[in-house]
Amino acid sequence: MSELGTLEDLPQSYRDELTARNLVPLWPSLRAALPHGIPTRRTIPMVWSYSEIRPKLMEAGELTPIEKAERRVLVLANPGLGLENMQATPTIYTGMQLILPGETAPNHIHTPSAVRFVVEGEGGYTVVNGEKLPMERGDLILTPSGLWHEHGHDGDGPVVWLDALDLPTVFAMEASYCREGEPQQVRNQPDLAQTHYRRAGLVPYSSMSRPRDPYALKRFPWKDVKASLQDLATVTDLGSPVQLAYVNPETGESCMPVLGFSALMLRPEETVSPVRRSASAVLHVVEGAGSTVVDGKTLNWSDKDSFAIPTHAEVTFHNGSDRPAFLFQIDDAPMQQKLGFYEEFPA
Ligand code: GTQ
Repeated sequence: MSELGTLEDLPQSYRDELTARNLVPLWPSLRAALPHGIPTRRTIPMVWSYSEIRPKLMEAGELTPIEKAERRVLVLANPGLGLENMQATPTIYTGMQLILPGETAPNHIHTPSAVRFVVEGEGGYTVVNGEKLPMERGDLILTPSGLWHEHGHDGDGPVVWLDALDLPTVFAMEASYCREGEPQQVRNQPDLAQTHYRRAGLVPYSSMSRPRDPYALKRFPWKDVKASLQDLATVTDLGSPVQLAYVNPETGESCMPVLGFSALMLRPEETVSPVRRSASAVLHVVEGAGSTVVDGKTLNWSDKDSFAIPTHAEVTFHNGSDRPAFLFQIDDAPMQQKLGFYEEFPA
């Protein structure tokens, strides 16, 4: 591997002439753009603790009326990427959204895709294309790119959910924008998780002879996810990941195109070292307490905390408690797969 020439190797007059013509020599920056062996990562492995987020979110509820916010969100920003860039990892935007009783977040549509993972409170709901999706604790709600969505709250007490969006990618593409709309006509029916897609392996017969719905299921109730993890755990060796992916029941593919979602169960005293992956991730603790070692740095977490894992990181999860822990994972594996460079590195 030969040493590449630097900027300083070039005569100043030549450099100035390039600059004046909006030209840049590649070779002084080539190693930075394409490092050998492993990408350069600025993402800091870190925890956002809910005990620190919650009081600040409740203060936002007093300081900023919903009309002044549209979406009342505190963004989980990774300082390694610049707080102002609102990235938890280079591809993942996450934020904690607060909605108070009687409030509504107006109907809109945008190019980024979003999901909501319900952190606390009862009575919240999201309407997506006329389908009213109840938001119970731990439910995953999809609001895909280009579908109208609005939020409301029929209960009492605050409702908080974690928003995850592919906003960093869409923004970097100079393709991020939204449009406002009138409130939607809500169909007076239970959501499709309770009717059309009640059970894995069963889809409406009519769906077999029409184009697949890219977003067939828009609500994944946590009670089903948790029961499924518990059943899978009964036949999974200790130390092997008990993990389920959220997929579109009509296609079997990841339920969203850019970001992927999964749920992980760690049994009491269990240690799990998943295969090292090229994808970055954010994990959110549904319940339980433990620690995760990320490239040698220990992150301690408990109920409702969230933490960031850079691309290519070495990761070990440990549940040091005597109760199971349940984690919700957001990663960018679907986009990496579509771009053709997703990798796993078995030990
Ligand atoms: O609830 O529609 O955290 O549009 C960021 C952008 C939430 C939302 C966010 C959004 C929303």
